[in-house]
Parts: sequence; C-alpha cells; structure tokens
Amino acid sequence: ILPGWFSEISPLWPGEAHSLKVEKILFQGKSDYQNVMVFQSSTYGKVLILDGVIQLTERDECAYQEMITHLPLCSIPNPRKVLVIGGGDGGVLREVSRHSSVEQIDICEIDKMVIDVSKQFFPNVAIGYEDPRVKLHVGDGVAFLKNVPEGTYDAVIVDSSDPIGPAQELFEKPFFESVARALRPGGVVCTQAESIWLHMHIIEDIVANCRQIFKGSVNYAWTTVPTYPSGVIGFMACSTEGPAVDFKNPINPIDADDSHTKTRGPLKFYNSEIHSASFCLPSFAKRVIESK
Ligand code: AAT
Repeated sequence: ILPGWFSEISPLWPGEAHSLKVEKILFQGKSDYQNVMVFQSSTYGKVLILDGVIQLTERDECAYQEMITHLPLCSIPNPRKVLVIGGGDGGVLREVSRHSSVEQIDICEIDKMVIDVSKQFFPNVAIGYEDPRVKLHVGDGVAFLKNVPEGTYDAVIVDSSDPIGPAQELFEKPFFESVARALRPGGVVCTQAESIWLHMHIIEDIVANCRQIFKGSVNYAWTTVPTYPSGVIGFMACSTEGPAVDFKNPINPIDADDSHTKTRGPLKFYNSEIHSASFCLPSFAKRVIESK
C-alpha cells in the first residue's frame, strides 16, 4: 500500500485494488453499522468510503446515480410513488426528483451517519433531500419492506452497498420477494447488481431469483464508473406481472423537459440512447445471464 494513497482492498475483488491519491482526510467515524470516511482526492473530488469500499466520488457519481434511477423511471409512464432502499447520500433522491410526475419519494437508509456526512461534505448529492416529496426513514430496508402494504409503489430503487456487511440481505431471495409484493402490477425495480468482470457468480444467483419472482421482465444493464471495482457496475431491472414494461425502449424520456435542471444541474451521463445501449451485453455475460 502506497503512503498517501487510498487502496480499495476487499475479498470481493481479490488480487486487485484501485487506488486514489489522497490530498486530505476530511472525516473519519464509526457508526453502529460501518466505518465511514471522507477524503479529498487529487483527481476525483471528494470521496465517500464505507468499510474501506468506495461508495461515490464527486466526479463520477453521475454515471451510477443517473442510470440506477432513470433506467426504471424512464421505462414506465408517469411514475408516482417511488421507494429508495439505501442511497443515504441522497444522489438517487436528486435524480428521482427530476421526474415531475412523482408525488411521493420514500427512502429507507440504515445508517444516519451516511446521511449526515453527505449533507456536510457532498451538498450537490445531498441536495436530493431538499425536495418536499422526500420522506426519510432511518432503518433496515429489509424490515421496512415487510411493513409496506401490497402494491404500494410504481418503482423501487435498491441503491445498496456490496453484499458483505449490512447490505447482505438485500441480495437474497426473500428481499426480492418483498420488493415484488410492494410493487403494483407492472411496477419496476432497479437494483445495484455488481460487475460482470468480477461477480458473475453473484449475478447468476440474482438473475435466477429474479426470473422466479418478477413475472414481467428481467434484464441486466451496466454502466461505467471508473472508481468502482473493475470500472463497471450493473443493475437488475425487472417488472412485475401486469402492464408490459420494455426496459430497452424507454417510453418516458426525461431529456426533453429541462425544468428539473434549474437547481440540480443538467444530466451529465444519462440519455435515451445510453439507456437502450446499457442492456447490450458482452457475449460472455449474455451467455450466462440468458441461460438462467
Ligand atoms: N449512492 C451510491 C452509494 C452507494 S450507498 C449504499 C447505501 O446502502 C449505504 O449508505 C449503506 O449504508 C446503505 N445500506 C446498506 N445496507 C442497508 C440496509 N440493509 N438497509 C438500508 N440501507 C442499507 C452504493 C455503493 C455501491 C458500491 C459498489 N462497490
């Protein structure tokens, strides 16, 4: 490990570690759930770390937050009620609130320290909390979903950390079952689904579970995030039985109307072309995902 550099070391990506040069450590704390750190990097702006794993950097957070949000919300007409699980930094809230049809945005984040730290160090991300439609619940997403009445949401976005630590259950079958229950017929879910370069075994399990549970459609999409392990990260985009959802051909474009850019700034990454393209898979991944 180089002095003055942060290296992201984890058993989830053995034998490799992406490093960022640290200018200054801005925050270090230990919450009830995880170690929380913020540092100023030389080339990616401020960086948020949980248990030694990069959650976001100011420079490339757009590529993740915009995609995990607009892939589901641009695929259905007039999303009204949206639930975010995880996502305590507020970036997904910022993106959901760009949609004028949305009336209610619930978020369930387990760790209050992530919320407070984001508000202190990442104002352009935590700006998501300023929207009056947002209702914050601090708690475990698994427990929260158990108490949601059946058919409540048009969309659920699972912005979760990796399956070691508090997010482990967010990758398991009972959790996906309660997501499906919480969605209306033809409702959509988009979950963080790891990297095709590193985690095909995790992805295989998620896809197999989702095919059993989501009777509408089950799709894998991906995006590039230079500071995430292997530089790419994927999403499971699924719909429940009901009105058909064709994720690959978005019917609710956000690009045209720009009133949402006034306080939040313009979209930096997402557009309709990249939406459709994100479902195209390299052959090695396509073989595995389509065979499940
Ligand atoms: N927005 C991009 C950053 C994340 S954050 C993931 C969030 O999920 C964290 O704030 C974490 O505290 C929260 N979380 C973890 N487990 C739970 C749970 N059981 N219930 C509710 N919230 C939870 C994603 C980073 C991806 C990293 C890829 N390597």
